[in-house]
Amino acid sequence: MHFTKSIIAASACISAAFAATHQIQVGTNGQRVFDPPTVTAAVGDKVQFIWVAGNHTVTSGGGSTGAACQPNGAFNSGFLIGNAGQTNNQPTFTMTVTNTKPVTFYCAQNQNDHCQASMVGAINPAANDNDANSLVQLQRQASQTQKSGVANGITGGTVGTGSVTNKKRQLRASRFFVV
Ligand SMILES: *[C@@H]1O[C@H](CO)[C@@H](O)[C@H](O)[C@H]1NC(C)=O
Ligand SMILES: [Cu+2]
Repeated sequence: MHFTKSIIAASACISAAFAATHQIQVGTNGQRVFDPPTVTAAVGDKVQFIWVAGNHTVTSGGGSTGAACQPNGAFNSGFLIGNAGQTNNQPTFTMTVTNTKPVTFYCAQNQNDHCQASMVGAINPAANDNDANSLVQLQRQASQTQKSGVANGITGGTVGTGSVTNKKRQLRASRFFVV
């Protein structure tokens, strides 16, 4: 009994040690973008959205055809504002990945049609470009949407502040050595 328990405890520690945080910038260079728009994440990893410029949301959307810019209730950051040119103390919305199914999201800012301008993304997107949960199809649906749905409240994650890592390539490469 004890033996089994300590194995479980040890493996829980190991998976915690391997858990990664994936940072996605919101509004890079003042544009209507998530950068990068997709990340591949494992169960237990965190995804941290960080606002770098402009007034945006990260809202879970999609789940059915044509719904890329409509809330599906899984999570919502509410409207947060990034301060252009600042790398520290920027608003963040952080969530934990609980399964490896596609998790699709969009920006609900209707001033200047953010979702319609392809401000959509996915954690673990479908690889097949014909799948509704692929980035290609999300972008296609988004471009055909008249008006985005706005969700109320902060749900499914935590709002805080953080620093822009801005070193996505280097971080990705160094993970091979660190992990
Ligand atoms: C951010 O955008 C929302 C939705 O368009 C708007 O209601 C809100 O006033 C904006 N906030 C600021 C500070 O401009
Ligand atoms: Cu936006």
